Amino acid sequence: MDVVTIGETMALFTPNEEGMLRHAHSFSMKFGGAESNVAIGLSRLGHRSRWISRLGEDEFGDAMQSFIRGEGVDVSYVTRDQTAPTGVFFKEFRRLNDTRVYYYRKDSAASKMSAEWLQDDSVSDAEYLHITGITPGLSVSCREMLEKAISIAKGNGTKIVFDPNLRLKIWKDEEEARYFLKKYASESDIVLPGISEAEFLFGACSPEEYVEKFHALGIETVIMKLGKEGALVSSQSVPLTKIPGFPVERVVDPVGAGDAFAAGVLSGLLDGLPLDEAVLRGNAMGAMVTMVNGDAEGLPNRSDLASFINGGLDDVT
Ligand code: KDG
Repeated sequence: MDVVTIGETMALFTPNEEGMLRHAHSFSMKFGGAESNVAIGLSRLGHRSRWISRLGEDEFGDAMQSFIRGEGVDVSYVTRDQTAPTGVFFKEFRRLNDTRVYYYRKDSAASKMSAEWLQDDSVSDAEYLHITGITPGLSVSCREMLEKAISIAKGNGTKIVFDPNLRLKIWKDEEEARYFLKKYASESDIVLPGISEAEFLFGACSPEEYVEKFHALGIETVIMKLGKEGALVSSQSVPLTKIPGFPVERVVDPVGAGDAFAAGVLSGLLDGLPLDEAVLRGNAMGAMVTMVNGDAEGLPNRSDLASFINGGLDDVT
């Protein structure tokens, strides 16, 4: 398996109009979850990805499992919970450049994932384990499950990739979030923070200082997302380098851009690209996803990606 990822995915209702959610009359149902977005992004590019999760025994769970399986992602370790529901969330396109999310996920089936529940062989065959800072915010048992996943990965030479994905709404308070995000970052080989996440963890600094602070946690490779400016990358093999972003004329939906970025970077690494070229692929994927409504809908296949990176000149008839 190229990449194994573990986390919650929810039924996602997006209003068909812009404006406050209270005025929305019709919605489209999609699916959204940081980890499954990454798995789908990788699968669309031809990589082998597995998504591990727990769903309710309900209509949303059925639809989600079919959708993610249909994207070519291995869902054979996804289990169903008879007593807890699949989580749900709503997006609100409040106004241009102001997208918000509202969760209905407390005590969801995914929050019941636990160390006893996680099977060793679901992680042990992976080249990369991708985890996010969302999962430890779901429950104590999810934290214990992540500990086990990390220890299986470390025991099998699997590289751990961590995206902090700060979601303040799921934590008891800021201090708890800060503690656990630093903890999981420091147990990882590659960390993919955004600037606002770095500021949350370390206070106000320059991007270069943030990179140093992440390295000081013992992390080998730090890839800091700078939004439309691109990304900073720094590791033992690559001195601090800025990789430019791709211009986007109009951001339709920014949610999921970080997951697309992670999928692009991992795809590049799996293809054997040097780190800076892998990050460029991540930048392209992140930009592409913002131009389409939905978390995963804008994730490209190989030819779309090549065409976008080459300025939209290829494959256009
Ligand atoms: O990165 C996109 C995710 O934030 C979205 O799909 C929902 O996974 C989600 C979450 O927990 O916020």
